Amino acid sequence: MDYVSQVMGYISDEERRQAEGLELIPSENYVSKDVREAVASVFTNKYSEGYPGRRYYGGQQNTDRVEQLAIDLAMQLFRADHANVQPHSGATANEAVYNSWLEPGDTVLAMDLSHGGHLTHGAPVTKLAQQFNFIRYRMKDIETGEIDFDELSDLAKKHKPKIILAGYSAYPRELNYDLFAQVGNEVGAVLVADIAHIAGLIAAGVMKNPFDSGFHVLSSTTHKTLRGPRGGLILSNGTVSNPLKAPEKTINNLPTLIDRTVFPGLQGGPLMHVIAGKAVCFAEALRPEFRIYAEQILKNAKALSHELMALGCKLVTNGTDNHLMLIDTVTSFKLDGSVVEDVLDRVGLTLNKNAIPDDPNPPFKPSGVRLGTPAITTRGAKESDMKDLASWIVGAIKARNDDKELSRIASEVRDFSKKLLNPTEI
Ligand code: DSN
Repeated sequence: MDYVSQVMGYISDEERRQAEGLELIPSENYVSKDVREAVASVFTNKYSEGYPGRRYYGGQQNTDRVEQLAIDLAMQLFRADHANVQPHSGATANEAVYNSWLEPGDTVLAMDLSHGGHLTHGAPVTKLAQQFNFIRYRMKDIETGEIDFDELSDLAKKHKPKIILAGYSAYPRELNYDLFAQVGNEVGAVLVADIAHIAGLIAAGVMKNPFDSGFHVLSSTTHKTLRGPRGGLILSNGTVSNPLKAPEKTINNLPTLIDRTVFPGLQGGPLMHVIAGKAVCFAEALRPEFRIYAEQILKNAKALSHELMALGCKLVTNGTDNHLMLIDTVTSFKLDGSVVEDVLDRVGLTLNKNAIPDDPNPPFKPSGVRLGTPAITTRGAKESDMKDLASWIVGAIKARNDDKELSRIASEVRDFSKKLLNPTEI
């Protein structure tokens, strides 16, 4: 077999894995055939440094139209004055937002990693944390998920952050953006929300849009609840002007500052095939049925959290308001999250080990797992399926040393998965 056939074989194996198991990682999803077609299109052959109408290479008749359409649809979807659809990822989107407003050493107030924040929100292991001064806020009460706004306000007054960042990758509750805005406006900080996880839920109108509370910038990915291709997105409010000219550093100029930071500041040629996929995904999210999908994600997450708790699982914040939940596996089963991730993998249930708030354990053996419902909802799972799902999860963890019981559960998971939509037919 030559190497190309080898790669094709890996792709077929992955198709089978995705079709046979149940995907519970809350940051993953399945894209439509149209998105896949766009991402696999000949736009991958084209260089397009610059922005629509202002490129550094010829032959941009079609790239200009597709990128402009993606921009217009994203603006409509999130009610923004401007969209930059070029970031290659959510991490690059955050890096671009910081660099468009901050000078080295400036302060950002963001959520603590173990309380649900993301690596790019200032985790000490990142290069960003060497470049900027990150201060962290946390939950006041991990039983409810309430953010400690007294602490947040004290930290803001003391450290005068240039950016206050709301947003998370492992926090199961809705945020009160009005309270963030109140503190931010008092200290003159730019308000940024990292909506990567919940972009689809915001676009569908089933979770709050931070722009309604006066936020200035939203950074995101396009592949989680938004169900698009893997990539980043930055939305902002303000005046949009020619990105070839350096504007004054004002809040109103954020759209242009961001454009200049993405290109030429941080990136070279945009991935135009991915931008075509983003345009398809935004168009799909504008359809009325996307709201029904988003509502179902939330219903499924609520139902799954209740069923897990009924079976004795301790959930961080005791439930969820969004698409994800965290099981404290040490309290629930006296097992670390990596053991639980492994045993569930054996029965075809994919989730990820995750830190819980103030976790004393290291990242490769944290005290919990994170799971969510966006992907299984795309395949058609409903609330009534969540009882079985919870019983497979808890049953497999309890039967981790019983191969016979694990293979019985694995076969039930496979049978159920066969009844759902196949990921290649979405
Ligand atoms: N890796 C993503 C997640 O799983 O939440 C965030 O970057």
